[in-house]
Amino acid sequence: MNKATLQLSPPNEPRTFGFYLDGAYVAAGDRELATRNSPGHGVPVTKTVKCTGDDVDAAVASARAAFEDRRWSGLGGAERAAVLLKTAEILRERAEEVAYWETLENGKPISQARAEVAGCVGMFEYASGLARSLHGDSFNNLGDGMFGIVTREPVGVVGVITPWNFPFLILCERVPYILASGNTMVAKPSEVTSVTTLMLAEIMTQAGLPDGVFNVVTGSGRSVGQALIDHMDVDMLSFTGSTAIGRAVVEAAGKSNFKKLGLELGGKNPQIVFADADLEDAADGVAFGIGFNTGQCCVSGSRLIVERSVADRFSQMVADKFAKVVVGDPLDEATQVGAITTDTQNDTIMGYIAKGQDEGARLVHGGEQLDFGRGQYIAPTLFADVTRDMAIAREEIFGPVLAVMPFDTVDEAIEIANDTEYGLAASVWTKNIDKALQVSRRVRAGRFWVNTTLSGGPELPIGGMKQSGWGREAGVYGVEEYTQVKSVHIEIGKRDPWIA
Ligand code: TXE
Repeated sequence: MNKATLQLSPPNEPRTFGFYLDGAYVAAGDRELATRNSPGHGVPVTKTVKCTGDDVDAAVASARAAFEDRRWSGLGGAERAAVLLKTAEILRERAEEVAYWETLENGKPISQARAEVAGCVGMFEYASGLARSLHGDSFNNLGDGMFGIVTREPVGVVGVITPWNFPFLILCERVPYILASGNTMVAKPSEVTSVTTLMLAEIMTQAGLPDGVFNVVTGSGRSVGQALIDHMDVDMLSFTGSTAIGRAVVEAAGKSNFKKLGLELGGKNPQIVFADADLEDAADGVAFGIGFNTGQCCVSGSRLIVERSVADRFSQMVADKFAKVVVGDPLDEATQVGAITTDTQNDTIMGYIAKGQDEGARLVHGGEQLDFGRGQYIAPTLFADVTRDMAIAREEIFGPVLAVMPFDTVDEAIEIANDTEYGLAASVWTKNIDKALQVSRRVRAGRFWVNTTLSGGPELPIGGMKQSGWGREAGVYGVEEYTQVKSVHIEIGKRDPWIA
């Protein structure tokens, strides 16, 4: 499908997908199917399989067999790199198709989905280099009788559980890095946004990935996800989602085989704006930081911490930006903010907006559901007079709702920023280098932006401090997470005997 011929409307009939095992689709057979309605249009667009516990076992067994016979880990880095590069090439060719289905299931604007797929191509290209450059260490300082080497090995079978907010991007921030070092995988996408994960499996088979290296099981978190986190034969699990389920993942690992974990969880990320910032630039950045992906990002900048002397003026500047943001049909090229991904999430966000008003915050902009005749949409919303104890200042809303809190000193700004159980991301807006550095050093967050927000790419790692998670994804750090080190001691010449 190319851009010119793309029919930018939902399909007439929902498309049915099997799940992916051993390099091929498996049809539903007598398993149940889940139907997904497009959140932007309210019509059915896809049907996916509700996999069973046996299907999870089969997928793990397939990944295990592929790992043990070394069909992937036994290849040289150059050969693995070739498959990752070919994946990037095919993904570039099929980008429009992937973006279309991503938009249909998730509700994000098509222009944004296209940009995300382009970013994913970059992830595969970058990780291909890591497949060739990944290496260990050596110790040549152990005396004439001993040589020490440290090797990096793949962890084994890796499970990946992803959420619905960035179904394809979050997947591609993990998969190429996991595969670069020779692991094999089972992915479990969110039950509401599964099909682009299946498409990636198809693309990788096309690119020459050996069968069984990448398997996909679809279905609910409660059954399929739980079976994966409980599984005794999964060596490592990367989970991205809510902090509550993250806790369940840690418990399951403790109760099963102590599988190694990577966790990327919730956030309540501060945007700190000083009076000396380029306020026009900052207002645009702050509006983007909470409006992008309808605020359904783990790294959305949902708390605006702004110097008191400019607080009212700056809040109004952000509200003016909100008024100009184009909210609407995700398949419309001009749309900047699309639909809310699930009914439940829509209710959650509207619930927080009501709670903010009940708790005494002042609604400056938005706060209402937008009616386009179909789908579910919420206007970008700004609350002033927010205090630190209010739910809208403390809890992850996961929607386009910004809570404004003023500060007087640098110390106070840092204290408010750190007054959260989370530590995923933070931004500071100032033209003063001292303030920028002080704040970036002292705010506890895994990602930090100065005079920008939500930037990223394959080079820099992603992940959180505090209750936002464990470990890092992407970059060199990301690939290393999916390896384990082995130390090897090599005797040179004859050993000193133990028994005389
Ligand atoms: O997340 P879940 P949900 C937050 C956000 C949102 C809330 C609920 O606040 O409102 O979570 O979203 C799988 N064992 N975030 O319900 O349940 C599930 O199928 C194993 C923030 O969608 O955490 C899906 O694939 N897996 C977050 C994935 O976990 C289980 C992104 C995430 O679902 C499971 C998403 C179980 N018992 C939601 N239960 C962020 N900050 O990025 C569910 N899953």
